[in-house]
Amino acid sequence: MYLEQFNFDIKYEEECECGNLISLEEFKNIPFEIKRVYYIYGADPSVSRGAHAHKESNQVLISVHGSCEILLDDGKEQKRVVIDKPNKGLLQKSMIWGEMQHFSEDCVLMVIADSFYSVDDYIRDYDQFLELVKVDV
Ligand code: T46
Repeated sequence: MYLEQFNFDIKYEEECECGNLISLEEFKNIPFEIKRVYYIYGADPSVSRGAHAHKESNQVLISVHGSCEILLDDGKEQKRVVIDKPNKGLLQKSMIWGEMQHFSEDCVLMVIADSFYSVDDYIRDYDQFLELVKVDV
């Protein structure tokens, strides 16, 4: 399974110790129209979040602080990626199963999505997901 990851430019003024700035813009460094931003923080390291696919939504996951592990699954292959940098984004396309695990205590996972929240966009049953991606198991 091909993983699409982004390295966002860090803007800074040379010899300035005032920190870094990252700007995210639709159709520039985010490959879709931005409709929603949400973020998860305070997740216990032992919890697993997600465990679903989206029928139509695409999203970019960014650990703006701390780290977590993302499992992506296209129904044929699974890949695990640790995201741990505020300037790196991981694309989760529609019809890709995703699970978020091993959150560091300080993790802030920010998600940029191309849709408004809709419960109807979720596939939460893994067997149904496999059926929909038409994989022979
Ligand atoms: C994903 C991972 C990283 C809203 O009201 N609006 C929203 O935009 C979202 C995402 C959730 N909610 C409500 C729905 C539930 O009552 O917040 C509650 C928790 O949502 P959920 O159980 O979907 O949380 P996660 O962490 O399992 O999954 C969420 C996203 O749904 C999912 O797409 O990739 O975060």
